[in-house]
Amino acid sequence: MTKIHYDSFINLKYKPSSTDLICQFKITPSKGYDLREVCSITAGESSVGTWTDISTVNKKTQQRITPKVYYIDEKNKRCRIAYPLELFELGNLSEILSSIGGNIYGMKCVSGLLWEDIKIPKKMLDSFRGPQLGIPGIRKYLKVYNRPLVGTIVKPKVGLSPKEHALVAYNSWIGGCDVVKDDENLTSQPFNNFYDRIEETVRLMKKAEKETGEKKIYLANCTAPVDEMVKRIKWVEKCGGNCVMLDILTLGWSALQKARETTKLPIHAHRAGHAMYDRLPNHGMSMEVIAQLARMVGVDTLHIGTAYGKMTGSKDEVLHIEDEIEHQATKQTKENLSQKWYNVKPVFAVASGGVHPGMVAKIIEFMGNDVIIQAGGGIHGHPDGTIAGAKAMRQAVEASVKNLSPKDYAKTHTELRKALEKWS
Ligand code: RUB
Ligand code: CA
Repeated sequence: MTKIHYDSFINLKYKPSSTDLICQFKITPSKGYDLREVCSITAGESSVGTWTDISTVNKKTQQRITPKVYYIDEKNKRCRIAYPLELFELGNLSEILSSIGGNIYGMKCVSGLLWEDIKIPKKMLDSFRGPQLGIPGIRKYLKVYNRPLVGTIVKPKVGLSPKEHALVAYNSWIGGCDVVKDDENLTSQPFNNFYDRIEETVRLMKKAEKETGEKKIYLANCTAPVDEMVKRIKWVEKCGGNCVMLDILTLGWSALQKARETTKLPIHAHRAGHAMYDRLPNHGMSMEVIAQLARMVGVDTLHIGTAYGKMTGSKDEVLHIEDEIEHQATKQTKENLSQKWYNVKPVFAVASGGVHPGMVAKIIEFMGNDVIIQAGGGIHGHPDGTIAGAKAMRQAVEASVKNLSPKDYAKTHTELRKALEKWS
């Protein structure tokens, strides 16, 4: 096999400037390559380099836009690369990802490449919209300031008619859910037409609001080819809906940007498919990077895992992602880059996937109050049905807020007691 040759992009004396975009990679070189060489190739192939010498270089521009590998941690096979901002088209996330997350993933010199973290400079953040409402806007809309929000996913995922779907949503709201969402794979199937579902579910949301005296939110799944997605978003607006839901990774970043430009409604981001990027320990793109990009483009709520539920993702990982999306700054450590978010609003973390009332105290203990705790099976699988299931979730949250153990609270709250008996 012919070895590829890149000029060295390594400059360990370089001090990144505040306008550089910085990426951290964990690199497993293929047999016959050493780490430094592959770090250099990673920087080169994602920017100005190629496999051989070429005669078409504009030396002046080349010098200005060449990235630098300024940090290598041999032990952990980690490197940090500073990319001059001029390398990228601002406001075009597809281009940015074709550079940093492009060819290099398929090259023979790497057997594993994990994009662990990103530090986005202000000028790039400013070229995207960021969240419309974020945590403060959503709390203000709901007038709920001092507790986690309670959410549900209508179950079964698919198979209900629009009327049946709306009824399950209505029962969830009157039972005590703040938020009800469509599932990620429910869009517009023969048994459940999107347009009918949205109209009927929004109608019952308003009824539930009147009956409970509480504001409610409906996350209407508008995932579809872009033109149709826009049409569906407009329909949600026309029906008086209050939130758009999108499967951001299967849709693609460009479609997410389009949605963000199309509507003033907040966007709920489902991350279906994220594990194709982030599941392997030594290859892919971490959920943290996905979350940072989603915040930059402008989602208001984002699934990040629960640690305790049915999906993979450790407590440390979930906590760190929550930190990154809910706060205005994170610090640099050995494992992570720092990030300043300036005036980009914080995104509400959604803890979901195999959640039930018996898990609520643990989730609040490690994720705090700013979390949307979402249960599908853990509500609709309650022995007494959806209304009782939603009540049990609300009671579990109340117990935590009052600093009471769920077991004690269940002594005087039948719905919670029955939920704990079934699942704990
Ligand atoms: C929840 C569900 C959601 C997952 C996705 O249903 O299926 O799609 O939360 O996973 P249930 P994640 O409550 O019945 O498990 O939130 O990790 O992206
Ligand atoms: Ca980060």
